[in-house]
Amino acid sequence: MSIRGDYDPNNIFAQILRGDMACCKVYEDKHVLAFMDVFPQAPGHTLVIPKEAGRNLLDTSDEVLAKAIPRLKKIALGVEKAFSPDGIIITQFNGEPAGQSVFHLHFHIIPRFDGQHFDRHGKGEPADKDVLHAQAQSIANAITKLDI
Ligand code: DGP
Repeated sequence: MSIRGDYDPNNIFAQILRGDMACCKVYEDKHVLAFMDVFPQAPGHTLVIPKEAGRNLLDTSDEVLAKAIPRLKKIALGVEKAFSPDGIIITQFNGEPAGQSVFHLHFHIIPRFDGQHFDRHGKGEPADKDVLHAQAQSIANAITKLDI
């Protein structure tokens, strides 16, 4: 599969955006949606997606990115406040050989703790929905308390 290509309106994240598929929502506004990754590489693994349709970073307009990146930072600050990690990975993959498996642009926010086990990308186990809901709620609460 090429790094370029048509946007598939039935990809999982498009279905989540339409409300056709459930997610554990963390944050939503006019420009982005954030929700828990169901195959987390570590507890608190959150995904941020622009609402605008686009396969990846390379075919997304500067205007969409200019809205998405400050929101990505805000949600990462919420993850930091909720989880108090030692570090946070923010990552994003473009094209299947690069590790992308869902072809709607998304950013991963992954809390990291010194010495804590960390699953490789794409190797996370499905998480318990109740745990994800509780994590989403605690990140959402943290975001509302940010001084920004
Ligand atoms: P990537 O491999 O970078 O395209 O990341 C896709 C991520 O999406 C991956 O970490 C697993 C996650 N994922 C796959 N299916 C679903 C789903 O139905 N719901 C949620 N919340 N996450 C999903």
